[in-house]
Amino acid sequence: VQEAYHGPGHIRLDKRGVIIMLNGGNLLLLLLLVAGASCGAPRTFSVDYQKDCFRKDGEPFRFISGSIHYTRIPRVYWKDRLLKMYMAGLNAIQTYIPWNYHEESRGQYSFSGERDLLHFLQLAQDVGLLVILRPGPYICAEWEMGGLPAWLLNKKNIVLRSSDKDYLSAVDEWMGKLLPMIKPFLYENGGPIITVQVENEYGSYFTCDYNYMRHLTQLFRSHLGEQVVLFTTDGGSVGFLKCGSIQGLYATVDFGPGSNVTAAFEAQRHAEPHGPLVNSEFYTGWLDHWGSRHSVVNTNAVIKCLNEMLLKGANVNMYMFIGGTNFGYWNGANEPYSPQPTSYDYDAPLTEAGDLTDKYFAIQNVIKMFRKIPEGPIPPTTPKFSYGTVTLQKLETVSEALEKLSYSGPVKSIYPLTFTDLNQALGYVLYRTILPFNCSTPTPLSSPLNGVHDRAYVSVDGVAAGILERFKSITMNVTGKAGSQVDVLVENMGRINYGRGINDYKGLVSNMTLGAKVLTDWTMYSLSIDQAVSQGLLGKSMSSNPPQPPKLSLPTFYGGSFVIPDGIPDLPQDSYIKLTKWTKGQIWINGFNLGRYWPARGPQLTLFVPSSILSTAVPNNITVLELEAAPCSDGPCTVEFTRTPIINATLPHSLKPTSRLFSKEDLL
Ligand code: 6DJ
Repeated sequence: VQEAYHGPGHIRLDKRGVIIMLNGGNLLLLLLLVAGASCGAPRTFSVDYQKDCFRKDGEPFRFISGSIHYTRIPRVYWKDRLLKMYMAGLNAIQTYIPWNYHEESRGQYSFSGERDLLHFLQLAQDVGLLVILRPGPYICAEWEMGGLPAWLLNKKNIVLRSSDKDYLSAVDEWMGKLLPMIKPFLYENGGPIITVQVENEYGSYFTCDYNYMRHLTQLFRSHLGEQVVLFTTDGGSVGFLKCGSIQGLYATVDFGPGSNVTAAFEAQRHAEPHGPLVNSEFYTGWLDHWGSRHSVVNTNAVIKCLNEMLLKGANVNMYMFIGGTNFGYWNGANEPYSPQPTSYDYDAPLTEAGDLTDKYFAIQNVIKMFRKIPEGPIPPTTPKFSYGTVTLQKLETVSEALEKLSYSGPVKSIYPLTFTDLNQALGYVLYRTILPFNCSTPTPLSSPLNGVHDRAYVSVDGVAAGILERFKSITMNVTGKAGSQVDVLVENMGRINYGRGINDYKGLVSNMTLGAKVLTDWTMYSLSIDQAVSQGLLGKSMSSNPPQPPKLSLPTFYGGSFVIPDGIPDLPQDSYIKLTKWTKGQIWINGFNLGRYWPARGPQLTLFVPSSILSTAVPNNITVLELEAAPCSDGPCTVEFTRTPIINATLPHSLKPTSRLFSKEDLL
């Protein structure tokens, strides 16, 4: 319209496709049309309590949606995955916004590149999908600390997810940044967002603080206005809804194919006697833990239950429709402490790498019976390529590379400090002290209060001595002379994301003892390993370490490179990297942190390698930090690329879980 105004005599189309002709005498017509355009049928999305449904632009509307976490998928693949979701027949997607991913340090926000939330929302809209947004502030999601930033723990006794004033002021600041950004993307403002969730399964948390939920409601309303549908999600039983639902937020439930659909929706009706039935998380699969069997959810059970819910007229969001990957250090953990692996495949209808599965087509067939699904080709499964076997050279140990890894220099303290005290959220910290007395016979080195959070790789005078692990191994024996250097490299394996334990301090969170004596006089090195890897700082070892015990060595870097062959069309392609016989560690390609590997514990043996991190122009650098033992004592080690993922390896007998998998039923 504006263009027409500036170009008299031209023909233009307005937003609705109405032809506007402008010449000297037609100004009146233009004004009428402009007025008409702005008064055109407004975009609305609301709850109809009379007809028990949603209404979109006044018409009854039901969403069939799927969860996708943009933080778990490389940006270059967002569109591909969204298109596949659209082609499955979905009319909406649901996504979480992890606070700690966008505000790693207080007041420093990151919304570009892989973290470009607004681009993701725009893509969803371009593809033709509505959006159900879940901005938390807490999200659970098997994500480090359920999405809350670890810097909140600077206040020692903070009560997270409550009206604790310091927690609330941080939430206010964050939402004051985030919500105005998403406001233009609300449906009523021309964007794809139809509903916005407040908090997440709050009824499962012990605080049960209605003032907190009221505060959030007002906060969301003040930034987003009165129109948008705000909602809550809780487990599908009355007990969960008690503290989770509150007036002003539409209460919805979550449950999987194992549940009784009628009973779960009756629970929702307890909180919402009228309005649409909504399952905000219908589990197409389930999460994994290191050391437990890979979770699989039967396709027939999924489609039977999906069909049953759709027949009832319910709105359904499938959690997950694509799980993706916990790159870097972003996985969470459950209690008793048990971290989730790098793959978040979730046995979802699209695999971690976006591949189409039988479950995908089975779900599509169900959806077909309820709504017209788009015609045309589905984007195909992306091809995978095996780049062969790559030899890695042994580089420095962590202790040798300390100067390069610890930019900020060491901090000294009588008793050990936590990661939070050291201003580090993720990764690894090296704690150093000395043996205060001769240990000529094996002497217990312990963390009596189970304060190794989460895993410690211990050496004495440069000789690997053993491993301590939270909740699994709190004591080991050491020998050595008084004054020997004790290095304790502590790994944050992922903060607890669900339950009481989310105030999950990392590092040595309580004293260590040697025999009966408390160890003191610690020197602590915050490690910026990712920066050192990206800058290619790690080199060959210049010194020779003392001989190591069998089956254990010092945490050590390994490096190598591979060239992508010429003459093969469409390279680079996605791949998986397999670290057969390696034990546990972290792996980077071209400085991109692919995540943790732990084939010794399983069930995941391969890591997803997206093509977007690979280069055809220059050799691709692989860096491995092996924490326990590489499959080569002196010679070269190898890693292998493969076209097929293995995330369901059989577990070593000793580690087979004695109890059944963590499940909703455990809470009932
Ligand atoms: O909202 C939660 C999701 O983010 C619900 N849920 C999923 C995701 O974490 S485990 C898997 C879970 N809730 C915890 C209760 C299960 C015993």
